[in-house]
Amino acid sequence: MKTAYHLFVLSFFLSLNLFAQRNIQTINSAWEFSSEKNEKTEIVNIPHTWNDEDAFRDGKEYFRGKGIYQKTLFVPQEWQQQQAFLKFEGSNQITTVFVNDKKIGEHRGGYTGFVFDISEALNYGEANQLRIEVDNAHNTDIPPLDADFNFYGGIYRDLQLILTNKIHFELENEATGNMIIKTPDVSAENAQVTFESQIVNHSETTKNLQVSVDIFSPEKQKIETLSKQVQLSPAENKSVSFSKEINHPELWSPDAPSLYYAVAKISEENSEEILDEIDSKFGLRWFEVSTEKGFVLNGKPIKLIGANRHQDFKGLGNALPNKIHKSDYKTIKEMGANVIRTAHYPQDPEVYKICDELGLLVWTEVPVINDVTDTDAYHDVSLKMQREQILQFYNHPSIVMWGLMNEIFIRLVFNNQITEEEKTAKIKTSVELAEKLEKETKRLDPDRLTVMALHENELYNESGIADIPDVIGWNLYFGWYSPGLDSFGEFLDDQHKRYPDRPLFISEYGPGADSRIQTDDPKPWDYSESYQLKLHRSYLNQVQERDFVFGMTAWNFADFGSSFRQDSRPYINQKGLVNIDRSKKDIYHYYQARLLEEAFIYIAGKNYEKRYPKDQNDSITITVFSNAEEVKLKVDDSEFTSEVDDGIAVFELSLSEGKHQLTATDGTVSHSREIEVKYRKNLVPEIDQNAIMINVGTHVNFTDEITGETWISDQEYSDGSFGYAGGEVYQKNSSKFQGTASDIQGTEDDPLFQTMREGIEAYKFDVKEGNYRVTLLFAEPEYNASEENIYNLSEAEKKEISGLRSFDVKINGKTLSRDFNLARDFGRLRAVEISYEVITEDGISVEFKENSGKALLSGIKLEKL
Ligand code: GCB
Repeated sequence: MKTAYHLFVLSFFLSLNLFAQRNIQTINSAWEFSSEKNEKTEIVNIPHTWNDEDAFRDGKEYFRGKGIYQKTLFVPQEWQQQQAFLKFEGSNQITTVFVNDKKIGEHRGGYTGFVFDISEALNYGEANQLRIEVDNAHNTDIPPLDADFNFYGGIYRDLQLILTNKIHFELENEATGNMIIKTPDVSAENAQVTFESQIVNHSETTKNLQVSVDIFSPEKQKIETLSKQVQLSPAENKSVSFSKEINHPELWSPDAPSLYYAVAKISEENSEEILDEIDSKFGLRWFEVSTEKGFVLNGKPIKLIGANRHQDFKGLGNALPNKIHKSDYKTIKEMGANVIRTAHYPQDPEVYKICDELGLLVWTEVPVINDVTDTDAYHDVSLKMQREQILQFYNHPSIVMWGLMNEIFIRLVFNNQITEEEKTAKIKTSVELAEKLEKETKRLDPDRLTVMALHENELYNESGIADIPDVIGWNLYFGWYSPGLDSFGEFLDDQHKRYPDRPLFISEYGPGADSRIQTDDPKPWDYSESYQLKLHRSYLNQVQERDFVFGMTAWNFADFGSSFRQDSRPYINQKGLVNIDRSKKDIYHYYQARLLEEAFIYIAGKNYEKRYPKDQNDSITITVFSNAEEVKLKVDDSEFTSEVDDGIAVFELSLSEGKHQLTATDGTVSHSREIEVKYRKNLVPEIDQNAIMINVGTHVNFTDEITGETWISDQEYSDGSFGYAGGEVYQKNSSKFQGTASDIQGTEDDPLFQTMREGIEAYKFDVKEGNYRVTLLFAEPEYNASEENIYNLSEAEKKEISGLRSFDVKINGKTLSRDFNLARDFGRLRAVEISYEVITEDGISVEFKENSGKALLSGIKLEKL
């Protein structure tokens, strides 16, 4: 009996509440997907992109066009009493929704959320067809027009189905169902808070409603309930707002990210039944920025140091589960950062939540990048993106800066086809758009800062665009795209002298770095981790020395996909502090040493465990990152001490051959690593045990990630040893990169083939008599005359091209390859490997005899058979 009674009460309760409160559920699973490129249907789950593979395989040719998602949805009869919505958190970039073939609506822009009311189009008690078309084709009316990242297409963030009562908080506006919580005036004593919401009546009768807000402290204690009576006629939409003063607020900051909580409800007057409910966290803090004090949060100056972050990941494109969004920001926080820039666009809603919770200040911007189209359509969609971003993320205390645009003149200044009139018109439309964005941002949110990121060019000052936002971010690449690390500080000082009231932020900086490339002698564009360290160290110091620079965000937290890039890993921008799979580069730990308060120690060189000094008198460098004043390094049984300078203790050690245990400590924490030392002078005498591999044409070591083999830096031949004779390091004319920064086909080891020695005469090894295998590595960097081409050429052209670079390869005087012609036989940028078996009585000399053009060599391996 008792049980039956319980059941009755429960089912009564359920039916009472059936149409109350929201039902929010994802509809991510099992969509039928096809595209203009591939009509064959496959079943996919959202988050989804169709460019997770081709953007990393086909480069610029990755598919940009239309993809179609379809699903049958059974809609129960009861839903007729409710309103049904589809809520997208982000879909790139034009999304059109159809229900039972009826077009519901279209959304433009790939980085903000949007909602469609599908109630009218549904057939109740039946199966319904949902079709969502998403198009990521280039569109001159939608930003970004062009940028250094991939525009992966698809519904790449969660998709929700939301059922509400006929009376509900509005969802379809740009805020997508958010109440807006404003904190215009906060001090240590008092905080003014307002709660603004929109309510709507889809029923057929006028309703007398009660709207309330419950406010909870960070400890989850209810502080107060505010409420109001509101009459709402059919189809009416009203805004309802409340104000509250909170005394002695618990302030939000990176060190103590305290979050208050509010729940807003609608009920009918004199009824307990809740018709709709929404909730949001919020935080109380105030801040200001000036050139004298820098950034001041809750009355205390804080230097903002952190990183930018793009939203893609190895193998996933931009279709990331929330878990990765969260763990990325945790990793950034664990680095000691207190600020992030969401690269160039609004990110997943999870991102702002986690930044609130972890205590990371945020600069978030709209993707108006590199160029502007002078049309109303382009301007309007840019403004709409800004409205969506602001209203969707308004309540996050972590957000302190709304970005308006990034490097908007970069295409213009590098375009030499453009006429003066066109240039003037471009500048005009860009400045106008910046003014509109500034005005709209301030209209919606006068309490936060506006910011714009600029590249190193005077046009931003001359055009007046740099005067529009509250603060300026400079993207500066001295020591990389432009020469000289110290030019960075000089540039900043000059700007400050000319614009003394303008607070400056360094929104981007950093060189490319590849974990496979190591050296003790770093140089710009060698992609070594040690050059990355050198540049970041210098920039950190130069920013720390200048109060008018209120912060900096490294470019980028992680390596990311960029389809036109041809660096040492093709199609990837390698400026990350971590790799695209989030494995950490040394530099990540360097930031920990510079930024963390708790004791920290780390021996650099996770990917530099094999060391090759010349001999016992040649030292190797061991770098330890620490925030102590002094560290000790135990090497096997000996101990060394070094002072720490800028977070770095350097030990120059001459070590015996073999494995060594290193342990660094500051007395509280310690870190250990094993390294292995091999003298170059012994490589030839000991060739019986180990092959010799040389990364010809460069000063860096390269480690193959699959085989684990290290190809050591090149050296000139000397008696009794090994090395090259003649030639020079190949350098492509216009490139800063040593070698050719191009995707080499047929290998994953691009850097090995990209660097080379040109005009080389010989490579010699003073080995003893015996049987050997010599493997030569080549890639033709310039000329393409592969077979399919060559047949279409005239005889004269054929002769010219095929004759460009032809050489014979001789080993110990015997010609083994005659008229070796990379362009003719393999084409441009293809990895070519040839192994020769050789018997020698004394030494091996590989000679290159040029017939025409210059001989070249990318790598050489010698094995004893
Ligand atoms: C920039 C851009 C950014 C690029 C970066 C680079 O200035 O704002 O989108 O990825 O430079 O690595 O060149």
